[in-house]
Amino acid sequence: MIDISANLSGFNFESCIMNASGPLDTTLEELTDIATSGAGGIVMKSCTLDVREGNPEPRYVDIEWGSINSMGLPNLGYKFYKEISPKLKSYGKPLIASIAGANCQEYAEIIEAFNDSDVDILEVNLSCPNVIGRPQIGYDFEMSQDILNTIGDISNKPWGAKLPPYFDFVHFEEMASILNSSKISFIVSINSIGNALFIDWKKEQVLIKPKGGFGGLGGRYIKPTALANVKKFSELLDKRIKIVGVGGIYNGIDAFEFILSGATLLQLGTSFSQEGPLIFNRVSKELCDIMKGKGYRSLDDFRGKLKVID
Ligand code: RRO
Repeated sequence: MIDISANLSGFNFESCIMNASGPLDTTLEELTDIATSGAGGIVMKSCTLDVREGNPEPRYVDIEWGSINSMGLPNLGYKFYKEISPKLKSYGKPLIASIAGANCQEYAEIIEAFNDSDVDILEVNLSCPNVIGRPQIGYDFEMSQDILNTIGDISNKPWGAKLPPYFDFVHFEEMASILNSSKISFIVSINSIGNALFIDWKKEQVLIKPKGGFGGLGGRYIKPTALANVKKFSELLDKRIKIVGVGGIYNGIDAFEFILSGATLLQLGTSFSQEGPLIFNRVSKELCDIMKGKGYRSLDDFRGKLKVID
């Protein structure tokens, strides 16, 4: 029997594969579809203090190797996600709320509200690339540190941070040092690569409307960057801090590579949006088949064991 279960902050995920915050996880109907799928856990859309309509359309486009989006945080407000938490919990899977604030105080207010909820785990989004006029918090190390300290003081739930991709070893080291000195339990790495640009050359026009066409890049394009972030953070973070890998996971081979690079759990964003809830069982089965072929019985048998060339 092949075991692809994983544990995060004391919660057992029957499959290490679940949805990423973002696509198809805003309404109760969408979240129920995830709850009744093969996903190992349920992650909700990043929520804010107030309901947000998000950016003008077109704001999401599928492209050959992935997607570009500038949704702009459309969500039903944190009170809605708190309210539906008992219903979603009744499906018996770990339930993760994703939180987005404009500043420390907003994060604090939402996190305090979730202390008294059926949500199991909090994912603090420090990396939305698409709110007009607002920088990605994860690229501002001082602000990131302030927010992590505040959450550490307030949250009575296990929590982690969803990070933007980093590209320079100095930045990895700086962020890792901030994370190691906080009370964080996990990171989610990576969010979309911010401010990409796609062009319809026939129309001589950008593909999406917000921000002059600039938006977050997802899917196959970003897998090498995501793997690099998972691997580098797995080298730099204290072992108590787990890594949730996300970015371009479409099949069992992708999933295998992320675990090999050090991930504990995996999330599917663009691929889930393109294929729908059946993807969770498909990728789980493909991962099991690869493990069977290699004689591995659990994820611990190969997690983090990526070889380098001497
Ligand atoms: O809603 C979005 O535009 C969005 C968010 Br909050 C995020 O974290 N990442 C992304 O690619 N889009």
